[in-house]
Parts: sequence; structure tokens; C-alpha cells
Amino acid sequence: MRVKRYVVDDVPQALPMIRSELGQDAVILNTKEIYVGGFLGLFRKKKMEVIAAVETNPPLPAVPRRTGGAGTAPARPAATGASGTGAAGAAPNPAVLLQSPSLASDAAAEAGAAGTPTAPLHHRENGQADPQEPPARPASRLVVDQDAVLEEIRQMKAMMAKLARSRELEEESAAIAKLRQRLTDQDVDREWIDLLIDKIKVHPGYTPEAGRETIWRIAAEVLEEWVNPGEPTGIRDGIRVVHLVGPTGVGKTTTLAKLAADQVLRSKRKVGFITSDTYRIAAVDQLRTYANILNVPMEVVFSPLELARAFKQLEDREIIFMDTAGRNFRNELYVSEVNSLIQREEDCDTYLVLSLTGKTRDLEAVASRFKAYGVTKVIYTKQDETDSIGPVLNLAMQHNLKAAYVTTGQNVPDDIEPFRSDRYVAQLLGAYDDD
Ligand SMILES: Nc1nc2c(ncn2[C@@H]2O[C@H](COP(=O)(O)OP(=O)(O)OP(=O)(O)O)[C@@H](O)[C@H]2O)c(=O)[nH]1
Ligand SMILES: [Mg+2]
Repeated sequence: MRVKRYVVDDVPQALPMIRSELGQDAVILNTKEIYVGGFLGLFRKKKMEVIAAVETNPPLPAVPRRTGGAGTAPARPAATGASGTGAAGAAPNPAVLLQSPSLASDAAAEAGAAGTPTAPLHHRENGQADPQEPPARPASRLVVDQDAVLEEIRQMKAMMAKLARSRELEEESAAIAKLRQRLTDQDVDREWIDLLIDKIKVHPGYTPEAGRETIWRIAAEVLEEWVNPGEPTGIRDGIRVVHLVGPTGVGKTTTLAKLAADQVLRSKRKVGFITSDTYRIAAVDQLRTYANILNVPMEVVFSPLELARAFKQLEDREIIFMDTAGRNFRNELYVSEVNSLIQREEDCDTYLVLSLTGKTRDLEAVASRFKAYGVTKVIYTKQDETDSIGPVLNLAMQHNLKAAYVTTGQNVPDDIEPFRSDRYVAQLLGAYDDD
């Protein structure tokens, strides 16, 4: 056997040299990265070391040749069946030369372990493994390699999906891209933006060339349908008790005063107040001030047990507004506490009060807690303090929470209006020609 070492830039560069020097029957026994040249360990160049060999012994006449090639050399026996055949076994299969470097070196290593002719020469000459040679690859490494390949395939798939998505985004028309930007700025969740754009693209009025005006019109149509409560959400005529619940400082007491003033001044109903907010020192006084201004009676309750007494005191009232303490309603305990105060009869309504200045994720956390207790209507406050009103859409989509009122300032009773989906959507989308 003739063994030759080549130092090349890459394995393909060695192939013609091996073929011309060792012939068509040569096999690559091993490849590895090496560093050559340089000075004091610096500026060394990366090269590939390729060990190739060709069988020089006469062929065994009994073994038939499997593939074509030089014509006289017999085929290399299979690694498993040829264990112990020794150097005189057979010539290597020329096809090995065409394998990828890593596969060829793997094959060499495996064959080396089995003692086949593709093992390095000195392995077979003295019967002992050279301590400098890497040990034959164990089966467990094959499994590890397989896992690595699978992982690479998975990563490639994820990358392709990402590329496809970014390609889609690139191909989106300027008008759709503008809409996406507008809704992102409004804090609308990505999930609903994607869904909206999918809906727009299947709308009969849509064409890929559609300009902003058309896109905005279709978007408004879809969004209005999404946020439309479907049924009246404001205080109906037959309602007798209205509870306001919600986190600290969102404007519950102020909003209660606004709603009560509307009932007293516009609907001419007899109104009463109950407050259970004995938690904050000034809370009772705050509501009492509004009660005095509107000239309505007020009861204070310290526990759910006192509710019956309070309702009895206010039995001549046509509608009773009940204020509750603002608490950290991310805490389940506080939510269940306030819910023990809520009347559940047909003629009772509960509104969750949420400030639009809150972070979407916090609003969603509180909303999902109250939703578990059957609260479905929301009063959004402090719209005057923010430009982004996307959370209204997010909560409508995510938790099916219906907007009932929007408050737009501190003035009692003026700064409140019933929620209107068309007005909301117009504000959310802004003008289509805004730049
Ligand atoms: N800018 C603005 N401020 C508001 C609005 N509604 C209420 N506020 C103000 O928000 C602050 C808190 O209002 P409250 O009504 O006391 O809030 P609350 O939810 O009852 O507070 P707690 O009872 O302490 O939980 C007050 O300064 C209000 O004037 C609104 O729509 N816009
Ligand atoms: Mg309050």
C-alpha cells in the first residue's frame, strides 16, 4: 500500500493530485485541519491535511469487482464482513474518493476499527493503535452526530420560515406597511395586526395595488366589527345598582360622580351612593363631597354584612352607585374580596375601570382576573393623557371585554362619553394621509 500526505487549502484541491499520483483506486484515509507557517505562533495559515492511500498488492482473484474503474483491482470488502482480512484483503473502492471529506474520514475510522484495508497502514503493521491517532468513533458519537444534524435541520426550517415572513413583509404594499406601523404605534398586539391584514387581503374590495384610502376603509370596517359590543353597554333604564371596580387611582370615584351626575341631571333619577372604600383615609370624604354637590344620600359599609343595612337605608333610591377601594388586583385575594361586595341580580351592573395610561400587559392581567368573576364591561379612563388606545382593541379581542364609556379629563360631569366603535376606530387608525 502506498500512503501519501497532502497539505492543501481544501479537500477538493487534493482530489486531482491524489488521482494523478495514486491513481483512480486511491482512497482518502483521513482529513484534518492543521495550521502551518507563522511566526511565534502568530499569522499561522489554516490548511487541510489529507492522507490518501492506494493498495499496491496483487488483487485476490476470488473476490469479484463491484464497480468499474482500473479494471484489475477487486472491490473492497464490506467493513463488517471483512474483519481481520488484513492488508492483503482487497483494493479500496474508488467511490470512497468521491465521498465528502468528513464521511470519508468517518468511514476510514470505522473501517480502521474493524481492521479493514482502509485503516491507516501503521495500524495494521504493528497491530497496535498509534497513540497520536484519534480513536475509532464509538456508536454513541454517531447518535450525537444525528442529533446535531436534526438540530441543524430544525434551525434551518425556523430560519426559512423567518425568511418567508420577512419576504412577505417586504412584499406588503406601502399602504399595508403604513397601517401596520400605525397600529403598532397604537400598542395593538402584533397578533391582531396580522389577523387584520389577513382579513383585509381577502376582502372583496382589496387589490394588491390598493392605496391607503382603500386599505384604511377596509380596516375600519373590520375593526368596527371587532370592537362593536353588539348590545348596549351603558347604564340601562332598568338598572338599580352600579358597581365600579378597578385598580388604584384609575378614576373610579371621579367616574362614579360623572355617571351619577348624568343620572341626576339628565335622567332625573333619584340617586344614592354606597362606598366600601374605607381603606384609604380620604376616600369617604372624596365621595361625600360629590354626594353633597349632587345632593344625594350616601352610606358607608365596612364589610359585606353591612350591605343589607345600606340598601335598606337607600330603598327609596331609583339607582345606587357603589364605589369600591382600588387595590392591586393582580393579587387574587383582593379580587375575590371586592367581588364579595358585588350584587349579582338582573338589575345590577358591574364596570371594570381601567386607565388607558396603564401598560397593556398590566391591563390584561387585571382584566383576566375580573373576567373570571363574570365582569364583561369596561370604562376606559384618562384617554386625554395618552395617544395610544390599542389596549381597548386588545382586551376586546383577547378577553371579549366590551368597552362601555371613555373618560377624557378630570371635569365632573363633562369629561365622559359612551363608547362608540366608529369613533374609537377613527381615532385608532388616524387619518390615512397622515405622514
Ligand atoms: N386626566 C384625567 N384624569 C382623570 C380622569 N379620571 C380621573 N382622573 C384623575 O385621576 C385621579 C384619581 O381619580 P380617583 O377617582 O380618585 O381614582 P380612584 O380609582 O377612585 O382611586 P382610588 O380610590 O384611590 O383607587 C384624580 O386626580 C382624578 O381627577 C380622566 O379621565 N382624565
Ligand atoms: Mg376612589
